[in-house]
Amino acid sequence: MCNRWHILGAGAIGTLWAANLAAAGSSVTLLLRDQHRLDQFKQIEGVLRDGELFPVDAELTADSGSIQQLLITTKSTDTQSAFNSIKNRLNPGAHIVVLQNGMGSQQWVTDQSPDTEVAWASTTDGAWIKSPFSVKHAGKGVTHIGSPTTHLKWLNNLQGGFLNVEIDRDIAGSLWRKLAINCAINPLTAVHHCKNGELITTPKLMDEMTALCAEVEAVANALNIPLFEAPLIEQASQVARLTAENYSSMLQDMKHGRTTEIDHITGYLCNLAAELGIKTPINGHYLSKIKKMQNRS
Ligand code: KPL
Repeated sequence: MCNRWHILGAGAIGTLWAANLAAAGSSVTLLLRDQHRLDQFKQIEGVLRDGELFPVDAELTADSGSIQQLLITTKSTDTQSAFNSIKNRLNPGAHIVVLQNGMGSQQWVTDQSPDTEVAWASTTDGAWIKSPFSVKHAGKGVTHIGSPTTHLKWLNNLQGGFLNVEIDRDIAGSLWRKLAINCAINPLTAVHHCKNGELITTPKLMDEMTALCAEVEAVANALNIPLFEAPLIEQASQVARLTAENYSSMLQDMKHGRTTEIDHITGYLCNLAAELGIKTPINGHYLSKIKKMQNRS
């Protein structure tokens, strides 16, 4: 049994997972897009988690070795080009885990790889990159992982590192619940340049969040997707309260001039709504506003 994981996307979560898999006894290879990144890697020959070194390997995506186990942790916006760059290296029957924010890319990878086994995952771990291949594990969360269609026994092998990993029999539902929270919080904080907590202390923003949540719930209801026991606005408010001092990932992307994941969050929701004939004007407003803002930067 091959015990090597290839990781596509050596950002904060990819680097954290490289350390986690190495700690659990797997061999790990980071797939890097260019020589510059490979040269940076050669300064360390491993990844650092909170200063602790975990030896892992790295190679270019353009290299030719075959891949049996692949973890995709790119941003959802980069999935297609990154996946296409290594697709021809995948063994038939390869195991793939797609661990990303937003929705759409998981299904896309699944559709591209009919002769592989694809699992989807979602995490609440907080992490940020201090310097290339060095990650700060800022918040201990849980990674939910599962197949949308069948039970994959090999997923059990992903438990055993220092991260908290839970096998999830309803991963599509879990991703939807994360999407719903992200639709409520991320675009609002990115447009209004505020911390998550300000959404619940500023009445105007709270009204906007309430309206966004009502539209998300209408789409989820039409698809028979149960969200939370409490109304979405209550759940979103609780997340905003618990992460009051944080800047959402979308606001951070904006601040750093990076493409946001809006197309895979609000964009995904609005596309579904359009197919279902449901109107989502407030989400649509924030979708076009963020797209305009990121085109300007
Ligand atoms: O997931 C998040 C993000 O910033 O992307 C939270 C903090 C939950 C806000 O939606």
